Amino acid sequence: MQDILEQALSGENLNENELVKLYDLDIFTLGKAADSIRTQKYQKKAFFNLNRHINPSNICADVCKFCAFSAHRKNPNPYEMSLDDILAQATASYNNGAKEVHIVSSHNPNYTYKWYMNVFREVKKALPQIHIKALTAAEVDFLDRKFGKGYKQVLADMLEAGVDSMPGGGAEIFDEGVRAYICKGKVSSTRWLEIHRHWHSLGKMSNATMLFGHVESKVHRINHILRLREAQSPQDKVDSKQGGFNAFIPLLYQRHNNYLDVKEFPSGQEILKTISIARILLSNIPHIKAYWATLGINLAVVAQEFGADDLDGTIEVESIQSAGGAKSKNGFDKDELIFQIKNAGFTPVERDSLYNEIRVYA
Ligand code: V47
Repeated sequence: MQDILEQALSGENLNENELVKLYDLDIFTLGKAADSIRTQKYQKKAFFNLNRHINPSNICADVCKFCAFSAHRKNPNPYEMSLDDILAQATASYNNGAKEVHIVSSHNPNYTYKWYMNVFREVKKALPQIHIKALTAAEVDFLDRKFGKGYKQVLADMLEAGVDSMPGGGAEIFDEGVRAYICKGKVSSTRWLEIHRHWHSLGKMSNATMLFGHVESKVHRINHILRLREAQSPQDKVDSKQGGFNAFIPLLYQRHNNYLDVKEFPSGQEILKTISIARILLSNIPHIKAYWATLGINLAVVAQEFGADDLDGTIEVESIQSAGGAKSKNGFDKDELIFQIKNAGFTPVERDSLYNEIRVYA
C-alpha cells in the first residue's frame, strides 16, 4: 500500500481511482509525508492575516442545498447593505489593523452591474492600502449570465475597479453529478476553472476551495484536487506571484439550517487525511489553508502537523459558515490566534494577502 504514496510523491500520473487508495493509509504515514513537504517549504511557520469578511447581501437567485447563509425558509432574514454600510465596515476594520477585505455576496438579482464595480472602486478610493479580495467565480459567472457581459469583461472590469485577488469560493465539488444535486444552476466546474485561469492570465492570484464532508465520495475529492493541479499555472509563475492559485482551502461542510440531507460525516481523522492528501498532490499550489471557521481552532492547529501551513485570519465577522452551525460568527482575536499557534509549537507569521511576510511572532 506504501507504493501508492511513493508513486503520488514522485508525481506519477495516476487517476482518482488509483489515488483514492491514499485514504487507506494510516493517518500517521500520510501525515508524515505531508508534514515533510510542508516543513521543507515553511519550516515551523504558520501563516495568518488580519482580514475582514464583508457579505453585502444574502438575497440569492440560486438555491444551493448546502447553504444556510442565503435568505430562505430556514433563514428568513434578507438584507442588503448600502455602499455607505460597506465603506463604514471596511474603514472600521482598516483602522483596526485589517489589511484585506474579502467581499463576497449572494447572487442578488436586485444589484446592478454598476453597483458591484462601484463598491470596489469606492473602497479602493477610500482605502488605497487595503487589499480587495472579491467575487467568487460563481459570482463572476452570475454577473456574466445576468448582464450578458462575458466573464472576461467582468474580470477586466473588476481589475479596473481595484479588485486585487479572487477568493476560492463557489468551487464546491467539481463532479457535475454532485453539483446537479447540491447546487443546480450554479457555475459549472469547467467554467469555474476557466474563470480562474483567465484571471491568472491577467497576472493575478486567486484561491481554490473544495466543500467536502457532505454527499460527495472520496473519489470526487481526489478528482477535484487533480483538476486544480492541472489548472494551476506553471510553478515558476506562481513563485514570482505572477498569477495562479495561492492557496487550496478544503472547507468542511457545516450541517445545520440547510436543505442537504447528509447521512454520514467525516471523522477528524478523515478530515486530516484529506488535508494531507491535498498537500501531497498539490505540489504546484504553494499553500494549504486549514480554515479555522470550518474546522474549529483545535483541528485547524493540529492540521498544521498534517500538511497545512495557514489558518486564514481574524475575519471579524463570519456569516456563511456560522449560518451553518460553525462557531465563527465573531471572528478570531489576533492575540488568541497567535497564542494558539505558538502553543502548538508553530511560529505565527502575519502575512499579507499574497503571502508576503509582515511580522514573525518568534
Ligand atoms: O463557496 C457554504 C461554502 C464558501 C457552507 O478564498 C459552506 O481565502 C461549509 O469560499 N458549510 C464561501 N461551507 C467561503 C469561501 C472562503 C472562505 C474563506 C477563505 C476563502 C479564500 C474562501 O463557503 C462557498 C461554499 O463552498 N459554504 N455553505 C456550509 N454549510
